[in-house]
Amino acid sequence: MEPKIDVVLSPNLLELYDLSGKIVVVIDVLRATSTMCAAMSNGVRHIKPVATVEEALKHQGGDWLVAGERNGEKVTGFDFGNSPAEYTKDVVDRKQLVLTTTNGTKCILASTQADEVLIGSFFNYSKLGEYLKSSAKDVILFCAGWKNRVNLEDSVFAGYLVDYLKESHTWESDAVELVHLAATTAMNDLEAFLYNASHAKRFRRLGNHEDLKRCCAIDAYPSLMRYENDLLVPFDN
Ligand code: 3SL
Repeated sequence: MEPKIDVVLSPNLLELYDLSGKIVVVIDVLRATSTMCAAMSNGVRHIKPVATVEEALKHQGGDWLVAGERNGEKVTGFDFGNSPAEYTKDVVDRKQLVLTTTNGTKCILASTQADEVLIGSFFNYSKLGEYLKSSAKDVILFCAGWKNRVNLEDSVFAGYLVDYLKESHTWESDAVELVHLAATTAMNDLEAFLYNASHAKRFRRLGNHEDLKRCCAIDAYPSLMRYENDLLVPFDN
C-alpha cells in the first residue's frame, strides 16, 4: 500500500490529525524554517527551538547564539533576528543556536507525537523530497501560517512537496489538492506569486525588501534536520 500525504493548513487545525507513526514536516518559509536550513548548512551544531523569549535568554553565554523575532523584528538583547542572511558561516560555524519565533518554533514543539519531525523550506526542497520519497512513510505537511491563520507561502511550499511526492504518496484530503493547485500556478514565477502574501507585505512595511526573494531560492541550503531530545540535529540521507 502506498504511503499517504496530508496537509495541516494552520496550527489551529493540528488537533484534527493523528501524528503517531508519521513524519511531520514543519514549514515556515517566511522565515523560521528557511533560517534553520541556512544556519544548519553554514555549520551550526544544532538548533534548540523554544517557545518564549525568556527561555531563549537563559542560554546567553558560552557558545550559544540567542536568536529569533517577534512580529518579524529582532528581539532586544538577542544576537540575531530571523533572516537567513544573518547566519553566515563565519558567525555560526560550530556554534549552538537557540531560536524562538512567532509561529515556526511553536509548531515544532507541538509536533512531538510524530515518529519523526523534520524541517522544510524551499532551501532544502529536493533533498527533503527525496528523503520523504525514500522513507515511504505517511507524511503530514504542517504549515505554520501566521498566528493560526493560513498563509500563502507555507501552503505553496507544501504544494511543491506534494508535487514531488505525487507518484509515491496517496493524497488524503482536499487540503492536498488545494496546495497542489496553488503550487502548480506558483511554479511559473514563485517570487511574483508570493509578492502579495500578507507576510511579504508585512516585510515591506518593515523595510525588508530582500527576504522574500532570498527565501524563494530553491535548494540554496540543502540541509536535512530532525527534532530529537529538544534539539534540531543534522542528518544526511
Ligand atoms: O513566525 C515565525 O516563526 C517567523 O518565521 C516569522 S518572521 O518571518 O521572522 O517574521
